[in-house]
Amino acid sequence: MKVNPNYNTKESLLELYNKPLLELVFEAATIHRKFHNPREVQMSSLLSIKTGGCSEDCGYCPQAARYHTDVEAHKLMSVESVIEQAKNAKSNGSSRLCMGAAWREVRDNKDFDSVVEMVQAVNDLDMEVCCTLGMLNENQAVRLKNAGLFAYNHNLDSSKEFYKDIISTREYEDRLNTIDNARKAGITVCSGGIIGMGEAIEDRVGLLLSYMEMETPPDSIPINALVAVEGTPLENQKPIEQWEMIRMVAMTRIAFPESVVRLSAGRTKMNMEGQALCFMAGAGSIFAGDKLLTTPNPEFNEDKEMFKILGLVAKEAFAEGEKPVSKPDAIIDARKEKERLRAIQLEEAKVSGFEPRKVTVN
Ligand code: SAM
Ligand code: DTB
Ligand code: SF4
Repeated sequence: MKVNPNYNTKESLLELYNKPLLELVFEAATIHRKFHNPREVQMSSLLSIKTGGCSEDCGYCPQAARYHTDVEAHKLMSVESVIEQAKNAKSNGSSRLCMGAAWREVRDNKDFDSVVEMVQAVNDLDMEVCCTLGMLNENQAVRLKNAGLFAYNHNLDSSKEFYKDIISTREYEDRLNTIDNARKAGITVCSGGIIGMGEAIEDRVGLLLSYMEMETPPDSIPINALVAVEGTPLENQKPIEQWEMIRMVAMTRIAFPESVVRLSAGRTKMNMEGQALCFMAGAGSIFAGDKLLTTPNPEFNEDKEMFKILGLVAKEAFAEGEKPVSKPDAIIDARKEKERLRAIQLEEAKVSGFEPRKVTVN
């Protein structure tokens, strides 16, 4: 049951969201137990592989170049550093790595070739690889799939109506197309939203209704609470109450019984009891490690302690689907071959006494 037929209208979802809290949590917990192992919670780590300097105007985002935040822009990380970070996340119990880039969209360039290599390398570590790189066309999605990408994260963020108040440089329709491209390539879809941006309860319901309109709803639905960052247009938003997070997690769990509901950004503002109710209500994953993309998150050790107290166990990789096979990438192989031949040519030229011309760049 991908979508719950009892809750597929605005009215029924609103009624559900507004139920007495403990009734709502009980109903969500009952569904959760039918479709998932309630003791298992996945630890997933985030890694910002390309930080800041983004051309978009997403009102919540500290990485948009136009806002004056403390985020420093960095170029793409090297494949070697990504492997090192992935190994560290794995040794701390994470079974999934989500690599994020502050891009509007993927471009067919050397940076994307490097991302393809990162996907191959992290998949080789037996971790689920997720990427969130902005908009993606069909060919790019196929390249990522062939590299071994397990999931693509692309959030609708809120209802179609409220989205316009938060982002103007990209349409809701563009987001839907990217999700479709990932789905068509055979990559699992991770898509969710943010609460606490000033939206109405109807917009939280509206986000879920957008997923219900899809032929197949997302395999994973991350629920984020806004991290209000100084310098962004949403810096002064009033923080949400943790009850709102619990309600949103519970409503999502009931509406999409098979999807993994991910308790995402905003945990530093929650206590253990609040998070426990989210797990009870069906959250099956957290982001682990002291940093999300650019903002703080609880330390690995804090979460390990919480798991111990609550009797939770970290979910293994590929519990929700087979490990993808990483296939060779023709574009990367052609580039490497060209580089190899060029190195041989230079070597031969040196032997014959030829000195390559030095080019001075001002
Ligand atoms: N640039 C790509 C994109 O926008 O799709 C990928 C990276 S972007 C940072 C990934 C997601 O992080 C956004 O869609 C948004 O849902 C979430 N996000 C960004 N800033 C946030 C914040 N301050 N609080 C909560 N979630 C945030
Ligand atoms: C998602 O839904 N939340 C994550 C992940 N997908 C990419 C990102 C949260 C970012 C929070 C703000 C930051 O750290 O920059
Ligand atoms: Fe750029 Fe993504 Fe941030 Fe929007 S959310 S500004 S697209 S990095």
